[in-house]
Amino acid sequence: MIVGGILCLIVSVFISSSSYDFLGSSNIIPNIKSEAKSISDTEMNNIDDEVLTISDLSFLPDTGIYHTKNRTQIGNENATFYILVRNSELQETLKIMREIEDRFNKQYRYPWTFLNDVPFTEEFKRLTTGIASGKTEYGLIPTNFWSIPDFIDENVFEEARNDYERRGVIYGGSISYRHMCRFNSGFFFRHELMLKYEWYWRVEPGTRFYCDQNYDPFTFMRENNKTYGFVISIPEYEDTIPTLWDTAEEFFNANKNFLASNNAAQFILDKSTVRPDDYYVQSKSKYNLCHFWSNFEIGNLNFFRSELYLKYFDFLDKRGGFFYERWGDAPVHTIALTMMLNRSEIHHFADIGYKHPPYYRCPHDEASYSSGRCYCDENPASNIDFQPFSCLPKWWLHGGRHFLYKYHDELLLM
Ligand SMILES: Nc1nc2c(ncn2[C@@H]2O[C@H](COP(=O)(O)OP(=O)(O)OP(=O)(O)O)[C@@H](O)[C@H]2O)c(=O)[nH]1
Ligand SMILES: [Mg+2]
Repeated sequence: MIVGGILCLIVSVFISSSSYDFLGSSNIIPNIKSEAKSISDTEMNNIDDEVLTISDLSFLPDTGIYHTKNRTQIGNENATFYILVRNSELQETLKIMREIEDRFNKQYRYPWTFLNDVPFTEEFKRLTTGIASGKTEYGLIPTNFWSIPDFIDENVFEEARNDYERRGVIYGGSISYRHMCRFNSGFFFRHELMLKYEWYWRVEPGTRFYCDQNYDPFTFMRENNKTYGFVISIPEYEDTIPTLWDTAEEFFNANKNFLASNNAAQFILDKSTVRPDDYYVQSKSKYNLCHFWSNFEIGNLNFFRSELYLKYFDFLDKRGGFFYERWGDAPVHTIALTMMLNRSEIHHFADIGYKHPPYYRCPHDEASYSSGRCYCDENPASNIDFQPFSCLPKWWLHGGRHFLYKYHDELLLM
C-alpha cells in the first residue's frame, strides 16, 4: 500500500483474548497512527482501529503474533500450566514454553498461570503471552503466602541459616528459597488465579521437554483415576530435612484415618536396594529420602486443597521446619501423596522425556526414537533412571509394576 510516497506494509493487530493486553505495552513495532496522517479519512475508516506498520520490506512476517490468535481452549480439562518464576528467568521460561507448546499445547491451548512474589514486567508478560497458544494470567503472590510467619523465632532462624551456610548445604542460607519451597508446599493451589482449576502441570524455567505429547495427560489422569504424576524420583539431601519424617509420622500417628488403605508408604520406607548396584540409603530416620522430583508435576489441585492435606501442611508448617531447616516441597508432597493416596493414584509418566539440570530421563523404548516422537540430545548412559541413586526401581517395585531396566548392557525385567 502506498501512503504519501512511502511504501508501508500495514499489519492489523487485534487485541487478543488473553487477560494480558498484548498491544498495551508493545514497543517492538511502532504504532503508525501518528505516522499515517496522510491516509485519507475513507482509507482510515477501512483500517482496523489498531494498525501497525513495518517499513522494512525485506521482513515479511507470515502469521503469528501480528495477527489475532484464537486462544479458545481446545483441550477438555479444567487445567492450567503453573509456573512460579522470576522476571530474570524470562529466556529460560520462553525456551521451555516453546517446547511444551510445540510438542503438546498448541493442539490443546491450555492456559498458562504465572505467579511471582513481585509484579511481572511488561516485557515478561508480552513475550510469554506471545509464545502461549492459550490464555495467560499473571498473579502476584500475597504477602501472607510469602513471608516469615509470627510463630517463627527470627533469631533461631538466623542462626539456622548461618549454620546451613557454614556447612555448605545447597540453598541452606537462602530465605527466598525457603519461601519458594513453603509456597509450593502449602499455597500455590490456594492462589486466587489457581482456584478455578482442577488440574495443574508444573513447569520450571530452564527445563527441557523432549517428546511429542500425543495425548492429553490431564484427560489420561482423570480417566484413570490418577491424582499425581511424576517423571523423576531421587533421594533428598538429608541435611535439609532432619526432622521432616519424624514430624510427618507424628501427624499420621495422630490421624490414622488419613492413611490410604493401599498406600505407597513402602516406596518411602523401604531402604533395601532393588538393583545390584543401587545406592544404599543410610538415612537417620525411617524415611529413605526418595521423593518425586516436583519441578515437573501433573496433579489434581483438589487433593492439595483437601482437608487432609491442609491439616498435614499446617501441622508441618507450625513446627517451623520450612525455616529452621530447609524443607523442600518435593519431600513434603511425596510424603503426603504416598501416605494419603492409594498407590494406583500415582502415575509415573514413562513416556515423557524431561530434564531439569543436572538430571534428565528419556523413554527407554526404541519406538519413541524411530518414530521421531522423541529427540533426546543427551548421553544415554547418564539417563537418571539407570543411575544407582534413582528411586524409580523402588517406585516400580512398590507401585506394583515390573521395571524394565538396563544393567550392564542387558535388559532385565524384574
Ligand atoms: N518469583 C520467584 N520465583 C522463584 C523464587 N525462587 C525460586 N523461584 C522459582 O521457583 C522454582 C524453583 O526454584 P529453583 O531455584 O529452580 O529451585 P531448584 O529447582 O530447587 O534449584 P535449581 O537446581 O537451582 O533449579 C523455579 O520455577 C523458580 O523460577 C523467587 O524468589 N521468586
Ligand atoms: Mg529449578
